[in-house]
Amino acid sequence: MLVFHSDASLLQNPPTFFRHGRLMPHPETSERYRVLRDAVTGAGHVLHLAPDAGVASIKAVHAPDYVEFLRTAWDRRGELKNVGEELLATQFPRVGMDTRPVGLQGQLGFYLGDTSTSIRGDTWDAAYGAAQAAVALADHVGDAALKGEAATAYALCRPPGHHAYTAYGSGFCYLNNSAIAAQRLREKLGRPVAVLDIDVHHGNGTQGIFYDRADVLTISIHADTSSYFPFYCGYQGETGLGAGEGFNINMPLAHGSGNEVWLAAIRDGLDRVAGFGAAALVVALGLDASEEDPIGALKVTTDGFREAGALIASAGLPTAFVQEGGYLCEALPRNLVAFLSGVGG
Ligand code: SP5
Ligand code: ZN
Repeated sequence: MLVFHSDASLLQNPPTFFRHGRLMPHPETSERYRVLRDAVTGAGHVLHLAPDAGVASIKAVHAPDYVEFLRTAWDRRGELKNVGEELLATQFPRVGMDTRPVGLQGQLGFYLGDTSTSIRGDTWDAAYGAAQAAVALADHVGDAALKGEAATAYALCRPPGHHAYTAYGSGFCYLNNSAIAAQRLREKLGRPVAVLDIDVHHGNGTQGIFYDRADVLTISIHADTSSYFPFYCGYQGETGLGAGEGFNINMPLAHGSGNEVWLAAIRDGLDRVAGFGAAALVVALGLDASEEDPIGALKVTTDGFREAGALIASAGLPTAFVQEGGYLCEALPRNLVAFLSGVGG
């Protein structure tokens, strides 16, 4: 299988984040990229460096002011005193607090949703590179689809993207790589597309981006969010808004669920995708549903990931697999290789 990537994914390596009165090791490190890249090359997949396709595909799903903030925030750090290795929000607007402040500290809270998603000197370059991998992936799958071929390919995007909304980042995510790929496919094919998100966390950014649209079906299968990130969404009652009503589906699963429940949800999701008539599918491929994942909440095994790949491939759609979460553990590289072998090709 073709693997699109960017070596900018070696950048943006946050060592720690502050939580519960401690500095914790940050799970979303550049070592994830190295481990996943070595896994796919070791399994014989072919790496392709993504070309720079510019900022247009990013701005097709993200607000220009947010993109500009991400690009320039670090260079503006002189606005603040005593800045160390990263810029971090201290205040967050609540619902109804809609005014964008002028200064950098206020904008950090306006554009970043939590304290594990900071801005470092190389954050923009890494996020931009990952987004380019998603664009190259969508172009490959989309061009093949225009020739009548149901191609499958994978983008090793890092940092991940599915918690990034139109105008703010969160959950280690800055630019929504899966949404960028979906929108690019939507434009290229001129037909509806679907996103199936199997990361253990609710794909809230992707849901938000497409929430009022009927032309992109979003489905997220994730660990129940009532006591788990992202807490405030991910529930079954969130079905879309306006023209988008009925085109967002959340499938929260009980914590501790294993292969059987997870694969049944994937089958259900694929039935919805077929019923919708998607011309192409984007899979937001988090690997953090693993039983070994350090921040996971489900118990999917390596065989479960292989089976998931096979199930999704059996839908026969042009399919773009976009790497999302999945954190360092012994099973991480093995699960990616197993998933891709299940997909085949
Ligand atoms: C893309 C993605 O998977 N983002 C996940 C964001 C999760 N944010 C919550 C982080 C909580 C980390 N807690 C660490 C506890 C280690 N035992
Ligand atoms: Zn995740």
